[in-house]
Amino acid sequence: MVGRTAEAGRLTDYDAVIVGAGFAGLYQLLRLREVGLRVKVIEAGTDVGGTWYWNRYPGARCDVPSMEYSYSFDEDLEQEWEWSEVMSPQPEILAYARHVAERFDLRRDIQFETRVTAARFDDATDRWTITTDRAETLSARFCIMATGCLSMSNLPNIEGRDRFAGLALHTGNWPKEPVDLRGKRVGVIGTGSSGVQAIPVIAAEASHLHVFQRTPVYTFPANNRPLNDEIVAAYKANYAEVRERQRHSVAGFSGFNPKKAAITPTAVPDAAAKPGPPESGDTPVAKPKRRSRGLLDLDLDERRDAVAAHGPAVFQRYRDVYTDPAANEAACELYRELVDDIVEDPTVAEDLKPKGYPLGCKRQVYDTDYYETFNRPNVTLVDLHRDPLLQITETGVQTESGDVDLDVLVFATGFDAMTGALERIDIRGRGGRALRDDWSEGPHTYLGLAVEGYPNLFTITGPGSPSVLSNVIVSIEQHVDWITDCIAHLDANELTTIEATAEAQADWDERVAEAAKGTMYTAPSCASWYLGANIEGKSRVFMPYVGGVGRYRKICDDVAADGYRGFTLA
Ligand code: FAD
Ligand code: N01
Repeated sequence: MVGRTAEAGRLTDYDAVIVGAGFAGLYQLLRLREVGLRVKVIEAGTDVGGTWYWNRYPGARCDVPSMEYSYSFDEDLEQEWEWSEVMSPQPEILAYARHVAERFDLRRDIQFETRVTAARFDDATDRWTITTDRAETLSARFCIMATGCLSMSNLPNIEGRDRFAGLALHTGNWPKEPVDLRGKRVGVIGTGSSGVQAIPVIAAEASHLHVFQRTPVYTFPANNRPLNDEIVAAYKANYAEVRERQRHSVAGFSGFNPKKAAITPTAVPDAAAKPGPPESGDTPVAKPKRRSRGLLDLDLDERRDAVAAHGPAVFQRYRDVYTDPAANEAACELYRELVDDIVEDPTVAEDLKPKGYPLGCKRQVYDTDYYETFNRPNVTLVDLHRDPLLQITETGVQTESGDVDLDVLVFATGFDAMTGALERIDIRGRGGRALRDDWSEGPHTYLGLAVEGYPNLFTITGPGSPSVLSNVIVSIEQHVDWITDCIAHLDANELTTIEATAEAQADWDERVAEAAKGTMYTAPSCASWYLGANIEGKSRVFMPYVGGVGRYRKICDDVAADGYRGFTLA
């Protein structure tokens, strides 16, 4: 029965242990409590929030609209919470996570400052034994990994990395106390989403900033601004519809147009109202919804006119850019012209231009004044292709052209994404088999939710699900609801375990790979963290499912409706 354990009474015995107290862990705790389970959440940090707890670097914020990047499960929560900006800053998102924890009294079941080091399935008892770095052992029927896709920071193995005597920081593990950069000589290594957000803000504060760039980035203006009351009111009046549309969309966005809705509450949503690529806060999904003229249908003058009219949004209007390499390169060429328009020094402009890989292969980056920052007299771009990084020294960074002395060195070098946090835990399934071994050539999952050989283990937004290709909170809620229903189903039918079959898992692996074929994500010149290409020695496998959150939801729902097709229930 739900809520009872064979060993009930012992404090360390639970129906479910959840690892991680970000948005996924919090919502999963709430849902499992609702169905009567005794649950414990183990979290490495000192508070809830996950991503928004760890990533406190200057400029950190979400790059999708906050009105949509928020929980949908509680109408009162939706109505009472106030976002201040279209894309809210990190402290506000963290405050929201804390508010949720308070409002739903979640903290009493969360143990902070504790890292799960191992999880082992016992074939004899059908239970998981979970071990922590406090040498505690917990026993649970279900082990749910809410460990996050972007929670394991990547500190690259640069010669002398630990020798630096100044302050060395990683964007994904930023101190809780404010870091005063005023009057400091700062270096930033990395120009992905984190670097691009941090660089303009650091430049405004530091005495001098050196940006060490290995790969130039394609970045679009975020167009962030304060949220006005009409937009908030329109969203709040239409939230039920907005959420429903998010759930069945390609990437977790409703396409809702608050301006039209403010006049007519039932207005038809319009994708153009939202910043970012249509339907996506992330790298665009391959298939356009409506047919439109392609960029290649225009002659060169028309393309330039289109750029003049739409600015960088031109790439969002012509969807062949995302599917046809020639159109993509044409767009990239125009993109490079835009860099020239903003960056005053022609050599710096040239160095900042992304070349040799397609737009849309990596997670889309959005910025506020990124290129403009390189016009500041206190900012120096170091192009590591022309001037390779030799080593980190006690006093700063040494490149081929000489030493750069620094007080602070910021690693904006990303994450061991999707599998990193899971593989840091020694997860053992049936017969003691190790997840690290099973995934040595890339992750294998059924629906990104479960792994064959690991009964009653669930992965929220795991590899093989749309997760990072979507508005992640939408994907989190879908997984959590599915897992909760699944556990309730097991209990209602007096079943003990659920386990993916090898066939279903192999089919799903193939389907994930197939979906990404022919898209920019898997172009031969693409080296992204989606592919594991940012981590030395990691297998190159495209990890998320590109098919879209709406389609994916339907697949998961059909699997459940069909008696959990592809799973063995015992
Ligand atoms: P996380 O928030 O990563 O939480 C996982 C938690 O698990 C962490 O607190 C971690 O400490 C804990 N944990 C991991 N391993 C262990 C262990 N072994 N033991 C104990 N605890 C453990 N997504 C969007 O959709 N839109 C955005 O605009 C957006 N912006 C982002 C900005 C940044 C800077 C980053 C890094 C990511 C962003 N994301 C964005 C993705 C973001 O990660 C998700 O939106 C979401 O917050 C993930 O929630 P989660 O609970 O799944 O994982
Ligand atoms: O990490 P990244 P991130 N020497 O991997 C460079 C989410 N996010 O933290 O491209 C020199 O994208 C590396 O260079 P290269 C979002 O999903 C969202 O920025 O490998 N440089 C690259 O420039 C995002 O995609 C927001 O050549 C080295 C950078 O470091 C994900 O998190 C904000 C190097 C890493 O870029 C990760 O973003 C922030 C080395 N040895 C993050 N090793 C939002 O706004 C690495 N680099 C939503």
